[in-house]
Amino acid sequence: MKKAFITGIGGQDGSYLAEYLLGLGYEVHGIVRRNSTPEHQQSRLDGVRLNKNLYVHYGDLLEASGIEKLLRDVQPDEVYNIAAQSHVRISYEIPQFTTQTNALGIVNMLEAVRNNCPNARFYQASSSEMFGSSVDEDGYQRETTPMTPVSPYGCTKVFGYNLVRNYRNAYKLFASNGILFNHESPRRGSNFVTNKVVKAAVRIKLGLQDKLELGNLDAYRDWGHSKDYVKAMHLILQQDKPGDFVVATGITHSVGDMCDYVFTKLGLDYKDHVYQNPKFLRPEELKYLKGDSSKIRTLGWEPEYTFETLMDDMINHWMEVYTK
Ligand code: F7E
Repeated sequence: MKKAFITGIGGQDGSYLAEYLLGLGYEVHGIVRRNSTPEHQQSRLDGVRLNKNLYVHYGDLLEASGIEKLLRDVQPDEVYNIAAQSHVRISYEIPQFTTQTNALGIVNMLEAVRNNCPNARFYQASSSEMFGSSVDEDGYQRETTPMTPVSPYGCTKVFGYNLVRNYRNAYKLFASNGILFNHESPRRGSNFVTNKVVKAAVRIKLGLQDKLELGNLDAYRDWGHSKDYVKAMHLILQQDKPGDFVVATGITHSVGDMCDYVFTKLGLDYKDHVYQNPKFLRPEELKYLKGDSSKIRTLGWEPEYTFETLMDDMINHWMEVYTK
């Protein structure tokens, strides 16, 4: 039985990845941070909580000795580093915490692997936010696109990406980067734009609220489904050699277009309800993302969800929440 270790197992990606790996017959270990509402923190794992092959431990990327001990005890075959302070706008409000968690955290993880389970395969959750203002001439970002991040979060992710490559070369670790473009689902935190819009649109439809305040409607994002993207994470670690892989749909929509799709689907006009509040603007905005994922597609990865079926999944989720 293969063993996997997942940081951030309580999050959107961590919980879908845990479900996927348990389904493949893995023993799955993961860490969650202690907080005062433990029920809520682990609610995304409800579907697999009773699985006898799931082990959830307390831990934190910044608690290096705890990570070292867990990896020494568990001896995983695969380590997925998905934990992060992942909210881009909030990274401007708490840049030091974001840097500690996302940058020092990856040093702690790579050192723990190197010292305790050097044969484990290591996956790092790298991000399209690393590209920042860079777009290739044909309008895509790909593995070779320069990285010019435009947020504290993006800068920390470039650090992690580079350190993974460094440890791969210097210590011959099997360490790979998945450069994932935005990926969403009903489990997405509702302060990220897709779930914020869908949840509010459903509430407006049901008469529970009247308006929605957003920031920049003109930014473009390449949105896929988290369920598809966790399969790519696993695939990346099944290759003969480590490497860096863009994971994206190749289709981009503006935030305004996304609002239009969601509100129209509910029989509403978003222009009657959406207002701009400068509080949701970012000091520097990443304007345009569209990923070329040809490299991972040659390995057999293909997303099952489209932008439309992704949004429909989220609409159905919130409809159920508010009408059951
Ligand atoms: O924003 C605009 C906002 O917060 C998307 C993370 O998973 O993907 C995610 O980062 C766009 C931006 O995601 C609101 O300005 C407008 O242009 O959903 P988001 P993100 O910043 O792209 C990357 C790949 C990651 O790695 C990150 O961890 O939507 N926008 N109005 C808004 N965004 C939010 N959150 N809230 C608004 O009211």
